[in-house]
Amino acid sequence: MTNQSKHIMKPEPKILVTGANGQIGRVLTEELRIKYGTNAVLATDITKLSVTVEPFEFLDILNVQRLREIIIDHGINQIYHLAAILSANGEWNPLKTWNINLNGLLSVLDLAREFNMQKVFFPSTIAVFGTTTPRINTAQDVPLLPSTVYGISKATGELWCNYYFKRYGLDVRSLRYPGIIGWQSLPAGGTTDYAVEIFHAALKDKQYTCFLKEDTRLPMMYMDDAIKATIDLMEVPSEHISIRYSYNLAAMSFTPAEIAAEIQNHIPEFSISYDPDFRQDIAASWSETIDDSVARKDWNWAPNYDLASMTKDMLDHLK
Ligand code: AKB
Repeated sequence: MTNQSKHIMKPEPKILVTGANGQIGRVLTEELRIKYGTNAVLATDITKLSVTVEPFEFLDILNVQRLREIIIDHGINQIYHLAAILSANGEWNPLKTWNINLNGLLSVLDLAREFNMQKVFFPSTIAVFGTTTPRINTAQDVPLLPSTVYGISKATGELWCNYYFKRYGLDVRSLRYPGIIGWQSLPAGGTTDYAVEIFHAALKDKQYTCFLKEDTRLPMMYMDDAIKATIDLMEVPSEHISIRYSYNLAAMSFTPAEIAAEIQNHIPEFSISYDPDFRQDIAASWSETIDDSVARKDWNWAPNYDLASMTKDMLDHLK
């Protein structure tokens, strides 16, 4: 390599993942480490798990001073900001949820601007949609009137991401994740959590009581596809990205009755019953199906898993 080419090359990624012990964080951190090397990816979270792999630092996302120190100490130049409280848990303490979800993001965006970071990833969600949003084949740009504080914080977060891109040129990228289903980790405090719990219950107890009604259709995605979408979006050249608030993203949509029937194809003795709670109202305010044609056009997004292939893979791994 010539001296000149050394100078024009971008520095190697040095990635910070916040919320690295969460459902998506655990899997994404592992994939990023496979791609960039273990030491290139620093996991941070407010708690440490027995399975947490070093390098790891404790981080309360509201501690801006500590976040700044970590960025400086580890020479961070990219952030995947996953730390957040989800839709159902968020309703127990709305102001705390707003503080963590929105002020945590603002700290990340502003430090990323200050330290001239290469890229930032912000996960948004189908929870930004609400009762004014068309629920079938929801388009990229639609009215947003979210019903949860989680949805409000993510919809506002999308606007801030767009603002930091337009005002400061910060290369921030974002996806509206549907419910994510994976065998590697458990979700905590979401409305779509039933679609993971059902697999564990089917294998262990052959029975599951669902907290949503049997015909509640929601957009969902297998973890492998969610990780692929995230890494593909972060890899694509900046000029391909037309959406700086957040891309619609879709793979499959199903109801509790449909996933139960699919599981019964593998475990015929499995049975499901229904006992809807407050999460039913949250789910009813979200879209049923999503139009993700802008993501497909801009960076060739396409999922690999549907309900049948996901169910088989989940059961194969969890067995
Ligand atoms: C939740 O249910 O809160 C999350 C989401 C759809 O963002 N899984």
